[in-house]
Amino acid sequence: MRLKLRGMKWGSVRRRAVAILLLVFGLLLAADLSTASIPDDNPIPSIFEPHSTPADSIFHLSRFVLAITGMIFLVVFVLLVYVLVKYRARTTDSPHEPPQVYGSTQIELAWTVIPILIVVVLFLATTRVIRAIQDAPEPANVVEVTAIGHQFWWEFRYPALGVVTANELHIPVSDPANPTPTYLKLLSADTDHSFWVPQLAGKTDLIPGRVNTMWMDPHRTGVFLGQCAQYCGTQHAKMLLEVFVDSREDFQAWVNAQKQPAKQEEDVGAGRHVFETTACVNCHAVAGTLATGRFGPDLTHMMSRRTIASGAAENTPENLGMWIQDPEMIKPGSLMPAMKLSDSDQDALVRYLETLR
Ligand code: HEC
Ligand SMILES: [Cu+2]
Repeated sequence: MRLKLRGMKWGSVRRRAVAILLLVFGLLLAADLSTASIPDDNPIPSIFEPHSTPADSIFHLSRFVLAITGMIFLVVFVLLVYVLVKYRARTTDSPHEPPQVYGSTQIELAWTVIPILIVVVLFLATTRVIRAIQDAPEPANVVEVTAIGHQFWWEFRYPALGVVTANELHIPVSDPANPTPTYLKLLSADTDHSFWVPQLAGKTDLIPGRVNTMWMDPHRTGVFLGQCAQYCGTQHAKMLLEVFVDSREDFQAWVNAQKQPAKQEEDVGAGRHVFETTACVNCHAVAGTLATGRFGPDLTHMMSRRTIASGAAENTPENLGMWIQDPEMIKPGSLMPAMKLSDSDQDALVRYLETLR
């Protein structure tokens, strides 16, 4: 069959269609491969590079779903292009409306039954992965963490280890031969949040009045990033999640250091006095002092964290000073009030905070 219209041969149309298809697939492939070439120390939270069993199962499922939906796309696209080209308007066409045909039981059955079958297959595959993750047997050596979502930061409590920290979650690496996964209990102090570290596990919401759970068993050390994935207020976008996967020794050392009460250094007595006599103590806890507030992050070992305010700024003396003077300068909408201290009080206070290692 040779079609020739407006100077374009059917063969060249076909070549163009093939070129466009190749381009689309090339782009999809490049998007997949480009994530594979990111160096290991660059923690881009890509779902294409899982490092934990639940994330790995989800990644395989997503490939399967992508393959099926990609096939549907291909079939529909090819049929569409074929019909558009073959039955396009021609100058030789009769000006009358063509005969109208109605109904074909065979075609209607086909386009009802096939999609139903596809949906059933996708449904079964998804259910299998969800159940495999939720019903995975819990080994003896698990680390238990209670994660509490706050506007706009994360609280992490390790009830069995006696540790409380914020924003930077430390967990041990889990070797498949001798697994030490981390089991998280997810709670919320105010409104809905969502815990999502794409390379380690699926997304789970933190809902007031409800206890959700999830687990992860990272197979290698490193820092994995995530983000609150549920709009929870003005600074939802500045609720960074940083998961530090430590070797077992490093994790144990971290736990031992975090368990210590706060250091009491004599030469920062002035700053400590400011801290203990202002509203700071109503909202912040410093273990071993009279500060027991729980509205804001625990500050006992705040200098062990590399950022403040859930990743909003690096933990430097300048940023700390700015933060105490007016949190709005770093994180507008944050629920910590501007403390309006005198310059000398503020300097003394920052010097005190810097001893909380
Ligand atoms: C009304 C309660 C409240 C008071 C009073 C308050 N804070 Fe805060 N503070 C917060 C909250 C809430 C956050 C978390 C803000 C965020 O990340 O969105 C915070 C965060 C911080 C942080 C960052 C901690 C981290 O690890 O991210 C520091 C440091 C801090 N406050 C110090 C102070 C000091 C010092 C005072 C007293 C001068 C003080 N705060 C008074 C509620 C309070
Ligand atoms: Cu949130």
